[in-house]
Amino acid sequence: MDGYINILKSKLSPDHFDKLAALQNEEVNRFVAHAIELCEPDSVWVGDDSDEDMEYCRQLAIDNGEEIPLKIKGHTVHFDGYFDQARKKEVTRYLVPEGESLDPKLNQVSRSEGIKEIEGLQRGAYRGRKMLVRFFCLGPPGSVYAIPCLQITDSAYVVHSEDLLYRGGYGEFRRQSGNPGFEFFKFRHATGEVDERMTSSNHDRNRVYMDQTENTVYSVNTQYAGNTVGLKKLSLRLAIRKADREGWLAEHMFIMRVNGPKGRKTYLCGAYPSACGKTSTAMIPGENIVGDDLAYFRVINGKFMAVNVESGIFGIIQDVNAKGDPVIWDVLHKEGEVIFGNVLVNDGKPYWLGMGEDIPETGMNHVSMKWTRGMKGPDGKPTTCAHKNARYTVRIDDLENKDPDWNNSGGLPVGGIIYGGRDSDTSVPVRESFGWEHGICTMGAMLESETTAATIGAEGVRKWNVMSNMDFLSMSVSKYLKNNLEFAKDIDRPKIFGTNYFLKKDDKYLNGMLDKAVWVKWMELRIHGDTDGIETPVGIMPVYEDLRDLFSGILKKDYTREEYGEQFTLRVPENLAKLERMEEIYTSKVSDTPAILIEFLLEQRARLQQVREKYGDYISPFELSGR
Ligand code: SPV
Ligand code: MN
Repeated sequence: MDGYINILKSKLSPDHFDKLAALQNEEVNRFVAHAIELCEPDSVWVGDDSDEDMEYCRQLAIDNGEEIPLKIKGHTVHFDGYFDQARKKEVTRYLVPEGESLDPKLNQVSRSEGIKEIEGLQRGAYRGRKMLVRFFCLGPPGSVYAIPCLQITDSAYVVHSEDLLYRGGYGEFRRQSGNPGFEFFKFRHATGEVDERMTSSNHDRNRVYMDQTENTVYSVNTQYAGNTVGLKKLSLRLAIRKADREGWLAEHMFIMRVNGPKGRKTYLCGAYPSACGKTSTAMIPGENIVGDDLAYFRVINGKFMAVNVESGIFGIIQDVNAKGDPVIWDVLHKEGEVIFGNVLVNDGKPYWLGMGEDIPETGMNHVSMKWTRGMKGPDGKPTTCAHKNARYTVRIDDLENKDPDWNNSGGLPVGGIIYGGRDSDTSVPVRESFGWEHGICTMGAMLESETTAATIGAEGVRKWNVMSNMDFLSMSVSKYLKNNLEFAKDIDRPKIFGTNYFLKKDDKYLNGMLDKAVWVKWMELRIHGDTDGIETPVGIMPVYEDLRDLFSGILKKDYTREEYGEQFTLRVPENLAKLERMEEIYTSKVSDTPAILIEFLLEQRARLQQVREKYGDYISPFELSGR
């Protein structure tokens, strides 16, 4: 203990030492002291939850050259290296004690080897730099959901992002860290060597290593927030296991409020793989956002409750435009704290793909400080003005459409859960499951999304992504599904829906971008038993008249019987093909599949075969409803 104290005293000024000492937590002291010994910073700075400390970090990101101020007050741009534009699965590994396995399918290395490797990569990494020590909280501090977190990094951009995206946690450590059994997550990130643009040069030595035994994640040679901001995806992997130990759920979901008739407020959560409409659903005009990425579920006083783990949004900026996303557009154009990531900057103004404005031929971006159209990247590939995964970081509080209760420490009652995929030819735009288990098994566990032109590799390839949480499952798929199936089984559980905004005919989308505004209102009505549906082999579909009325009320649009008939046609061959893909996965790739999933699969197949005999391959919803 004395050893740690001496190390801390050697690098911390007395007031910063006092901030740590006030926490009276040996593990905190040990973690900070070890980072000092290993990474050898010039100095150490400890922050609390004060505005002053947040401002210090914001300014430091600029002084370090990690962020560059833009014309609008409070706006900055941050660049990640050309090869550091997204999470990298290949180098993201779980550290497991010798002889153990979290699941054979997961990318894992022996704990001792992994620690040796990461320590080798982080040794001396803070030389000439300032080590930042900050405290944040996943979920509202003081609540049953709260997970206090300790972040160590040499990147002011990382902690600045965390100030926008998470609630402060120093107060939570002060309250709790002296208590026996106090558990917290810890993250140690090191930027590593940087190039002249302040981006990590050794991208080939990028590693993200998760030590579940110590609730700790280490990352190095990367700046991209998905790899460095500890409380985002690094924490999700730890939280899924903590939730497993404690009997709750950690999900990759948005939370939104849908406004029903007579002022009724209904909360929906949604899991969508990338590019399936997640943020745009959470942002539907006329409804209210609570959060767009991470939700924790708990049963509280016999109710199914969800909390937004975050306090901000790290959103994809591509295709954000004045018409489609007026709320975000407004925040991105007025004074206030915004970090733009990997956009094009010309004359202090940010530009991105699909913004609906003319893009200059030149500027600074993730490729070069002097990018020009037609320029090739260091890998010889053509470049675009902004990266397709370019992002904006803002606070929920700065959004005009936030739900005033978004920060409720007790959480919000969940009425429905949506699993949203992308497929051009199989699922109808919206349907309801027959119940919780049917929804988990046939919608969540069978979630797929087609790759788009924007993703690497062939277009139109279906990727299986269980509850959109696949990248973060720190346990077997079966264990995770069982936890979902069992959760809250003694209470009334939310209704489960499946959506697909991307049905096509003759290569054209059958639905408009805003149609999802109708689907969520329909779900809201169903949740409260306010309308009937049509029972089909794959779930309950809307009746025409309800959608006609909703389209005309919300979108002022005539919704014809033909449009409905086409969109809600039950496509039997494609649905059977999907079940075949899933059968293959769940009988040969996943071990220990819950028996109930196979039962639902076989039953669904039998129902589909039965209606096919009667009506053929493509069945109009009018036929199914007998109207
Ligand atoms: C996602 O990819 O799901 C994100 C962004 O929310 S990242 O921080 O990279 O995870
Ligand atoms: Mn996400």
